[in-house]
Amino acid sequence: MNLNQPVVKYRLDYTKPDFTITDIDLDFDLSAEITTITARSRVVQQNQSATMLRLDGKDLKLIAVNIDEEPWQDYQLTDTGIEIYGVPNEFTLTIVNEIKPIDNTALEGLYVSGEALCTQCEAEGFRHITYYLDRPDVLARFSTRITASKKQYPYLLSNGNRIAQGELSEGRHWVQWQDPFPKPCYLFALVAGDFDVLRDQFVTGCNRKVDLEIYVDKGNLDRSDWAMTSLKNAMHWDETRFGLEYDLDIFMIVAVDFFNMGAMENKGLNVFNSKYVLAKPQTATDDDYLGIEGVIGHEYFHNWTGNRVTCRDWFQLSLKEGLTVFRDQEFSADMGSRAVKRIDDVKILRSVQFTEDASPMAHPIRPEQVIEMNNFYTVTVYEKGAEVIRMMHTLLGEDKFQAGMRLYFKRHDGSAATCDDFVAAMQDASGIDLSHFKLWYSQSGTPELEVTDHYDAQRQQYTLTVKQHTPVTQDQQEKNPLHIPLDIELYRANGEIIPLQYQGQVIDHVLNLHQSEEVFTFDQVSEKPVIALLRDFSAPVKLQYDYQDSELIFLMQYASNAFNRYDAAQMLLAKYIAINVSHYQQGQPLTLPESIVDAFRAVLLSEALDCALISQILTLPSENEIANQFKIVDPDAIHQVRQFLLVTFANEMFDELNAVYRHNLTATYQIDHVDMAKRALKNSCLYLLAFAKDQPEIDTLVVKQYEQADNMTDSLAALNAAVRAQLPCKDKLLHDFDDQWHQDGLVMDKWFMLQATSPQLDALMNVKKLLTHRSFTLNNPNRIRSLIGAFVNNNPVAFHAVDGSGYQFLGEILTELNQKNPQVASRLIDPLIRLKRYDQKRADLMRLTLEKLLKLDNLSRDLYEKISKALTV
Ligand code: B3K
Ligand code: ZN
Repeated sequence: MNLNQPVVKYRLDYTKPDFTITDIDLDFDLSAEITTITARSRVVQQNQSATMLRLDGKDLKLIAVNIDEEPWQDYQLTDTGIEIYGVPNEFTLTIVNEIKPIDNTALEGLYVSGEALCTQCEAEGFRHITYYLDRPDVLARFSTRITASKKQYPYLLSNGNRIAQGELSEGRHWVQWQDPFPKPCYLFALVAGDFDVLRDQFVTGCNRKVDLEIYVDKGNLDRSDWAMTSLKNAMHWDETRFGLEYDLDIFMIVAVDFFNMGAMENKGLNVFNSKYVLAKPQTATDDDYLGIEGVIGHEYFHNWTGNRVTCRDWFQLSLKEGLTVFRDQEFSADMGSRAVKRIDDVKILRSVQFTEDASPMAHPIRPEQVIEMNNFYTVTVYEKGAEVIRMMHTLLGEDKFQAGMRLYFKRHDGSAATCDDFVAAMQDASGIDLSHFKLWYSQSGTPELEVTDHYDAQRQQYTLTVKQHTPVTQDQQEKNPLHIPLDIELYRANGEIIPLQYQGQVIDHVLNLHQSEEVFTFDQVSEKPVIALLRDFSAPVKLQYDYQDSELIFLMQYASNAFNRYDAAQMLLAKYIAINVSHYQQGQPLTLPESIVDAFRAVLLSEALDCALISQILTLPSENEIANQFKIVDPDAIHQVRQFLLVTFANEMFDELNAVYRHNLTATYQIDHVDMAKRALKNSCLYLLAFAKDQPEIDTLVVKQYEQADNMTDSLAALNAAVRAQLPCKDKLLHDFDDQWHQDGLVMDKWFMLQATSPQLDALMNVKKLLTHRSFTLNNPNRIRSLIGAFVNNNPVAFHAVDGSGYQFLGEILTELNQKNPQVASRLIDPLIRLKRYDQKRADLMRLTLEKLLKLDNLSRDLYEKISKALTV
């Protein structure tokens, strides 16, 4: 391995910077081949004894350094930037440097996306543009002048307000932007290109008129309406639910095709992966529409939670991300179905976040040590971070939580804050003690609750004993009991709710757990109750309680909380999955009692339940979700058992599935939640039907839906059913889809993903073949994620093939991507570092691949951090 020795940074080592920058004027002379940047910064000393200014800079060609307009020679270039010696305590620093956007394949800093130029600066991309104090606690007022060819780049965009523009000789033009709000450089953005623009306006509660502009590739205007609708909904929602208004005269969104993640909240100029902007019924599914609504909301909400109040250092990332995910989840819940949204979010936690906790990358939502910050934009920091905010919301209630938000902004608006600052504001505004609760920020791992109960008929008393325990994680050997809100409800046999009380006192349905073992007693309980635990998933924990099948079936019918109904079904399935996995491993036949099928049939036929909820209950847990039931994962057994359940459900409920399918056909396609729910249920039925044995007419039904669909939701659902159930029509439909859409990368991503996760025996061979498909390129992160990411993450049987072929394939891809795009490579490696979760044979093969990667020349810090952690066990 030949790399600059990677440096570990520790949260507790934070110190204030010796200097800060209050104002910066940037001048870009733009071209894809060479861009020249002149940066004029006002630098102010913060530590009186400091005379050396150290700036970050990466892959830059330095042209000149001036201090107070005079050339300055006393400096040295280093591996990480520049050191400028003997500087005064306040001065103007002018740096001129060049960069080559066209060579930037890592998509960090200024790079080329299609015909356009754009930037990505979070977390540490600004140092790829110019020498700077590239850290979030340096807040400066930015003004940006961009000069470029008018023909090639008619639109020149940056943060803030457009204050001047002009024409130059030789077909060049310039635009000047000014952002009045001081910001860290990670929120800087620049975009240059030729676009179609969708324009609209939003009038804020205080009557400020805000111009809204969405920039898309030429010809895509007909796919941008939903993004605009979502944006206006988000702006309105933030005013009504959080009392937060937008603060500039213009808000711009640019959709680009080459982007490492979902989107970026740059002040006034959000840059988006086109996947989260472009949608029309023929090309986007209902899930795509919901994804766009969520991400547009998320980035917009960052304007307050992230931009107006930013993070002091990157260890505090969850301060903005956990909070903003919580806000986007609430936005989506308020716009659509709260229950369905909650279930979708819990599925992500259970399938991905719990997996991360059990991996070498386990970390608290506020990490303690980091080598490459980009590795910590994780489901733990984001989604578990949002759960931590949600628990505070549960403990405080909406009103006190909003009072906490107001105090947080009052104290920290315009500055860089910490997670401790946030909790302090919540505590001070509410008067609720959060001192024990704060442990959620520093303790990693998935807590486990073990619940037992006892009913005393004579005393009419019900007693609940709750034990909590967090298993050790690779990063942390010692664990302590947490403050956990446990939301419960008790029911009589007829489904009535039993009020919670003890000695004449009403007891709140949210129990506060603080110790490793606690007992709660309720009296006036006139019959042995059925208990609903963890209502609404009130904490991100695993739950163990010895439910009888009959109790779970009861909860599926009577729980007042929709999440509990879904969860009861999940627990029932989990039980029979575990039994059958062990049957499979012992060569015994797989079985499922009729009563279980009956319970699911009752849900399918329920007239009271929301169609979308029925669809979720009928969707079996993914193989990744199931894997988290086991310490050692057996991918083949899990897959076979899941297939068995699909076939059993399909055979046993064939007529009912058929009837519900037909009942939910919708005449015309509309984006509203009632129709989306109907489509979801209809397509869940079709999916199950496809697994029925000896029912050839289903092949015809799938083809019919595919051919007659006027929208992507229905045609993709048909294709999905055909591929997953390996129906005779699958090759023809796949071929047809390719013919129709091969010029549209975003649509083809769906096609790549389907084949990457196909249960066919030669799935890996097919994936390798697809690497040379006309629509595929290793230069586009969306294509990589759809084909390779989907294969390694969501086709566990093929990826974990015992001959090691899946690991070897990923090893080869990572070797190619290591230098080309380290961030994307680092995301792909996750399933390979979890060797401890697999049997010895697989673990050895995984280790071998990792050891080979570790020897790569110029191994990126991103991959080094994960591989070295995986190999320390
Ligand atoms: N803040 C960005 C993520 C940046 C990722 C850098 N590797 C998007 C978001 O969370 O809104
Ligand atoms: Zn975010």
